[in-house]
Amino acid sequence: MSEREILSSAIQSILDNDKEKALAVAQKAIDSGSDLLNVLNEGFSEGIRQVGDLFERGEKFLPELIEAAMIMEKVTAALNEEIIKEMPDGIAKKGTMIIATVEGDVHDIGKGIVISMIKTQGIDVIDMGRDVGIEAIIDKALEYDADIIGTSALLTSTIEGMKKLEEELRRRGLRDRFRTIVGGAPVTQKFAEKIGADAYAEDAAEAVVKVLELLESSTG
Ligand code: B1M
Repeated sequence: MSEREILSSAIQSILDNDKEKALAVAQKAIDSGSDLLNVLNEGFSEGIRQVGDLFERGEKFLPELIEAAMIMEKVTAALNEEIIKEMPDGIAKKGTMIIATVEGDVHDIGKGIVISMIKTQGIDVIDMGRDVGIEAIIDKALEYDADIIGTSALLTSTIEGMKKLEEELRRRGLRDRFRTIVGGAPVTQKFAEKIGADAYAEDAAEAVVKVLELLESSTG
């Protein structure tokens, strides 16, 4: 199977809600030494985005969206595991990052991809999961003496949580202690600047670049 066939089969398997096919395509990608991040981003993720578009147009219904998301979670977990396995041994630890999907939001597929990419750079990532409150995020960052706090949101109604996080960090006198990065489909560079976040990343590859820059700037 060529790289192009892998990508189109990955998209189709999600559109068809076909778990067996999706997992088989993921395995083929692993066995053939494909660029797994590309398979995730341009293949499976594109599939779930198309399902989302069909859902928005009323051509797919919520149970189908939920099923596609569950398949997506399984495939992402399998590929993420492989991406981490391919990490070279003995990579120096560069820093610690806390990451969470903000309160009221359960979307975490993209966050999972961001995490596995960042981990490959020797950064410890503590994943707090989804629907996480601001206080819990800050407490976890203090507990782990984190360098960076990353938040993800996929709903226009929940990105407000990112603004509240910035406000709460300032209120508690902790704003200079952590660097912050925000991401997720409705988040923009402009929004990040407006709320005072240190960085914004559009996708997982950019998140890696931005996180490394933040770590560099925090150590001088
Ligand atoms: Co929902 N959902 N969903 N959903 N869902 C969207 C986001 C939506 C756009 C669909 C639509 O209507 N077209 C819409 C939001 C509209 C809006 O507010 N603008 C929507 C809605 C309305 C809802 C519900 C309200 C539906 C309902 O109940 N009526 C409900 C809300 C639940 C809640 O959160 N409280 C809901 C539920 C769900 C499911 C549970 C079924 C499922 C989520 C399962 C899961 O995540 N475990 C789901 C899904 C799968 C989607 C879509 C189809 C796909 C999201 C996704 O996984 N994309 C989505 C439509 C779409 O995106 N076209 C949709 C693939 C993923 C790889 O991309 O998440 O963008 P993404 O992540 C990227 C970048 O954004 C970036 O890097 C990632 C990798 O490249 N990034 C970061 C993400 N986080 C980052 C953090 C960073 C940096 C970069 O730094 C910290």
